[in-house]
Amino acid sequence: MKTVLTYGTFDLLHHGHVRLLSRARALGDRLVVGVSTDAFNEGKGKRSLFPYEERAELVGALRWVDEVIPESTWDQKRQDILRLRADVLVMGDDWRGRFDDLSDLCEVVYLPRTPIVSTTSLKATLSEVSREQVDSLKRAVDALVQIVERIR
Ligand code: C2G
Repeated sequence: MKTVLTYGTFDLLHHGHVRLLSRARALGDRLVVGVSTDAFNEGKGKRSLFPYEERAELVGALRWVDEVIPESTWDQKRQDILRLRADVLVMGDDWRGRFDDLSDLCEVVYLPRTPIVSTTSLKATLSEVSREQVDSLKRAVDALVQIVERIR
């Protein structure tokens, strides 16, 4: 039984995350995913839109994922690898080199990130859409006010 381990925030779950998880699972027989807790995210300078419980629920619902554990510290990986008897640690290549110190315990693999999509860009798009909607609503209200003024 070859166990693969990976970690992430997985906020606004998107196809970049899913492709990472499916490729990670393909490297073994079991995939365990450490989902960053909200407190750990604060430490990463990230405020996720969805709380840990919901992010963990979504990740756990994916068919490639066999188990979800909380990621609450940077240095829990070494203990997790030993406890889970992980054979491979997988991360996207934006982390290339960052976890090579764990290669005494298991294989460390960095997979190419999926281009373009990111939680950050999704959040920006969502906020732009809402700003556009607010602006068009404002224009509609202004037009209505002018009509009311005229017929008074
Ligand atoms: N990812 C990807 N392609 C994207 C976006 C993300 O392959 N377009 C990968 C990342 O490289 C990472 C995983 O998906 O391996 C999860 O990404 P994030 O949720 O952004 O997690 P991150 O903030 O990188 O946290 O201890 C490690 C950290 O918890 C990783």
